[in-house]
Amino acid sequence: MDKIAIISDIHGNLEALKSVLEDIREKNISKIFCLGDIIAKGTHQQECVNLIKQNCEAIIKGNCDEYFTSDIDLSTKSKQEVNRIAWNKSKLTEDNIEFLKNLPYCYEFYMSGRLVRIFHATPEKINDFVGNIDNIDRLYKLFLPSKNTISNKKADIAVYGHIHTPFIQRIYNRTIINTGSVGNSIDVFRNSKKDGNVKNTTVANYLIITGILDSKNIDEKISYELVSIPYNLDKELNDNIKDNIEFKSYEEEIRKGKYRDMTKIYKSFALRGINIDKI
Ligand SMILES: [Mn+2]
Repeated sequence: MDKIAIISDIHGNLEALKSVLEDIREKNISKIFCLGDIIAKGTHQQECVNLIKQNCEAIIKGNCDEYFTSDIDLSTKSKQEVNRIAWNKSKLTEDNIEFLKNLPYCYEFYMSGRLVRIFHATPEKINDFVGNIDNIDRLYKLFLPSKNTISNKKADIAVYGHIHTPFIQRIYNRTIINTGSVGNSIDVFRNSKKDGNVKNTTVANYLIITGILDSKNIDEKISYELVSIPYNLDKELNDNIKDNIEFKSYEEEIRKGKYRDMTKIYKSFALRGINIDKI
């Protein structure tokens, strides 16, 4: 059997990435795929890009990789956003900016007869938010081909990142998997009376698929594993404390798994008739 690892949303968190790569090495995994958002938020962006380049078979572009490496019209941005862009860009060499700019949108392969399509957010858009309790039409669209996909087939297994919360869901004889995030794990469904132990969330998450790589025989075995790895978040935060211009919101995400801009999340769910608890 072949084991492959799929990792996503590192967001400049070096301690989390190192712990995940160590776990992957111990498990005899043959290939690692990365779904993007290597940069933004944490201070170790350069180190993370270099490690991903050295270790990954295929690397897909995330919305942050796109945003912070493109030529943004700064005249339309707030002072705060201009500073945020400048800080993030200052963390990368020209070479790595060029590298991130040229990443592909999508990658496909077969595993135990299933067509696996991997992308950052959706096959259509690099920054759409399809949540784990989203409606069935939005979930189904994750299987559909688009102008960005390699083939025109519907996927049997759609794997994505971006939402920073891992889950596995089966609809229409097909499987959706979210890898979760390596360096910025969050849970947007929060309520102080209902919340469990925060350490269920504030770990480095990634996915392992075990099966026969490149086989088109659907009668082969396949399994999916969501892995949670503790990492040294005190050390990572220490490296950020003096340097990170958004340290407070970064710390809130890393220590408590609370997303910095919940207003945006409430709005996007409300638009499709889903109400979630307010933190
Ligand atoms: Mn993202």
